[in-house]
Amino acid sequence: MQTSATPTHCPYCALQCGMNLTPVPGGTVEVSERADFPVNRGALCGKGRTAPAVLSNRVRLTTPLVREGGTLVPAGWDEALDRISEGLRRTRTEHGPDGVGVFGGGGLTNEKAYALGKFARVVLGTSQIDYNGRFCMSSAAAAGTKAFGLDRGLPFPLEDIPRTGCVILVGSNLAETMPPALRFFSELKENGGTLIVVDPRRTRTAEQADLHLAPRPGTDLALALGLLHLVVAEGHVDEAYVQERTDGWEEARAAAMAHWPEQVERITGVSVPQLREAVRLFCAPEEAMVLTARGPEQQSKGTDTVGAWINLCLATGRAGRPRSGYGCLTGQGNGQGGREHGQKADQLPGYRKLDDPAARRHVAEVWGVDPDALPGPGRSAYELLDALGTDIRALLLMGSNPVVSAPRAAHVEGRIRSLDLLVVCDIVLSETAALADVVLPVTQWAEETGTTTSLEGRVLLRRQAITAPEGVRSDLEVLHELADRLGVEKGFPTDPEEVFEELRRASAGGPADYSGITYRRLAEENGVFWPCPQDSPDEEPAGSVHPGTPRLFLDRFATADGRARFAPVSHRAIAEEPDEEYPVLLTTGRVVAQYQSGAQTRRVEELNAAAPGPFVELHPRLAARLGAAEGDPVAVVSRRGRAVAPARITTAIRPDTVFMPFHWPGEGRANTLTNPALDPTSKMPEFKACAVRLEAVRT
Ligand SMILES: Nc1nc2c(c(=O)[nH]1)N[C@H]1C(S)=C(S)[C@@H](COP(=O)(O)OP(=O)(O)OC[C@H]3O[C@@H](n4cnc5c(=O)[nH]c(N)nc54)[C@H](O)[C@@H]3O)O[C@H]1N2
Ligand SMILES: Nc1nc2c(c(=O)[nH]1)N[C@H]1C(S)=C(S)[C@@H](COP(=O)(O)OP(=O)(O)OC[C@H]3O[C@@H](n4cnc5c(=O)[nH]c(N)nc54)[C@H](O)[C@@H]3O)O[C@H]1N2
Ligand code: SF4
Ligand SMILES: [Mo]
Repeated sequence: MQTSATPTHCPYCALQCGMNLTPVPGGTVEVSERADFPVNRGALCGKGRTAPAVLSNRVRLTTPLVREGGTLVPAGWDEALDRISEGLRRTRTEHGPDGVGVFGGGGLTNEKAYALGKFARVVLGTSQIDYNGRFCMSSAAAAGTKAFGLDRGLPFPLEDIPRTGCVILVGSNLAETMPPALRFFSELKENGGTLIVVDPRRTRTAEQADLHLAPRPGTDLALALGLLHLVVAEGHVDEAYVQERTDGWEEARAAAMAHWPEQVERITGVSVPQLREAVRLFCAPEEAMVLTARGPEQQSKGTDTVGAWINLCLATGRAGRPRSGYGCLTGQGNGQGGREHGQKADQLPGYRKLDDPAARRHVAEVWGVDPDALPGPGRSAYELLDALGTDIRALLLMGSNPVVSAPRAAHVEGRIRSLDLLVVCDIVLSETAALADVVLPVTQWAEETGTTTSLEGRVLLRRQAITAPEGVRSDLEVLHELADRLGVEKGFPTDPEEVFEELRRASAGGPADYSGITYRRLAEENGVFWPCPQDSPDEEPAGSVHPGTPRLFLDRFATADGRARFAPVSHRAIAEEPDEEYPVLLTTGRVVAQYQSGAQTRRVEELNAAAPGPFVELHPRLAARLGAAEGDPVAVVSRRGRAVAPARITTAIRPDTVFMPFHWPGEGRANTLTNPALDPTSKMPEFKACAVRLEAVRT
């Protein structure tokens, strides 16, 4: 065991803060400051600081569990693995390869995501694989691909933010979701730049803003169109740029001109003077950025909405230029890499498309299989969960806890319960693992090595710092053992570097090209931005390595002709508008001290003390109508179900809207209420807006 500090990265969000880990007695580690990583320069939020608590045997799984007569009991690894392979074989025989589903996660390392996608297609032969990133940034990914020909969340490093003139931050509460990143925005303001925050709530992030716009949830598309209308009307269009670098302006312009500011005010609740002020701040400086997060993206029109914000950047000449551009703030630890290497329903490694014959040939050759043997694209995450127990009879789940995090969660929970076989690999007994037929305990973060790709598109090496406890195996070992039992003896190595070497070859020549990246380089260079092909660029001396690509699109966009595309979009309503029966809007999101479904952070004492349970944030006016005082239980009822949580009364939220964080199971589970209406392109559910009514709860 190493006793010196190991430089590595946080297990949680996409900022992937650098930290040093030193082993301490009891099998865990101590976190200390790692100042050499430029993104956080040593700063960490409470989740990162307390992450070692989840390494403790007191909260984690250390033995496989199998279901016997209704309860989960400890079992040996061979027994557990045999039971899984027998069950998977039986399902395949009885229901065909698509009878088995696979669900992955954006927290998995690149190596795991790659191996999981390969396992699904090569060992199981199933098309039914998707992952939780579908619920995360998929709308921004779809819009970015349409507009720029390539989706890398941020096409520039975070360090560019303080050097631009104005940032519009749409539906991101990064003061709570990525606290160390707030520094880039403070520096922007110190440098004389301005910050506009768009959020129905006056969040801790919005409090930092020069201008806070608080639209009604689900109306960002109209808001962006209204701003573009004013950009045109006030003569801020960069005609030369539009001419030279874009297509589709006429149509986009016509759509924006049809959205009058007064009409936009009626739809969004943002006043015309505020719209004008936003345009003034955004257009005054030479350079500006628009950054979106889950607020505008988790809507049934998320792709069009992001497209409208990109239009604003394109019309004003603010994309593919230094210190300017559109970016999406990706969420999970490997939210970027997790969407590039093949666990998404329609994808192959290197961000290749599963329905592209050339991509199939390339990857099939690396995998040593017949391209025709690779299945086609499968269902998206919610569609897949909704099909469990119908034509999908068995599910292998790795890196997600949908019982808490999926929309319409009570229904999804029912579908999960109706499976013939549920296999969950996890660190802890999550709410979903508790329903499994077989649970496999896996290694985590500090106990294994692997790569992640941060929200900047920077590939990072997360290093092992301690040995895992007895009885625990890595996800890669699980896939190796299962492949072996299902008759595929080769192609599933357990050494992460070996998997990465294969990923390099599989990604070579694809949009997310990692072929020039090695573990050695990652260790020496503090991360490398993709694309990083094996050959050095023409201007570099022969034999030198490719430096990676911190900034994209400066010369050309990644479309076939190098030009960006405007999105021809118009406003439309949310899938479920409030009515007499359900008169209030519910939106959902996060608090700083809990992470996602809470499976990990709810097991950390310090975080639980800070955020002990769910709540319903509502305006005093709504509270008064309900007769509810601070802390009183309030029932929130939607067409999907009913949730109860204490009232948190604040003027920081619109009076027509309530907010619930989604980190908890049980009575206060926000996703009991949410609407699974899907965006037609990205298949993103409408987590950010549905109709509810409030009821006082008499105790
Ligand atoms: N503490 C913590 N940090 C996290 C996570 C976590 O669970 N906890 N998860 C990580 C992950 S995976 C992700 S995806 C990111 C998410 O990071 P964020 O996107 O910052 O998180 P959210 O709280 O989901 O949503 C942000 C804001 O959107 C606002 N919003 C709601 N509806 C609308 C709307 O219709 N329009 C607009 N413009 N805004 C709206 C909400 O009020 C909220 O303040 O955070 C990452 N970091
Ligand atoms: N209402 C509402 N719902 C939402 C959202 C919202 O804003 N509102 N946001 C959505 C978003 S953006 C996201 S990203 C999802 C996230 O929601 P989930 O997909 O549920 O994400 P996590 O809670 O991170 O679940 C990860 C699980 O995998 C385990 N795990 C962690 N690392 C590993 C590993 O290396 N291997 C294995 N095998 N397991 C591991 C953890 O212990 C945990 O049980 O929630 C979505 N749901
Ligand atoms: S901001 Fe994200 S990466 Fe940084 S310490 Fe917190 S959870 Fe970890
Ligand atoms: Mo996410």
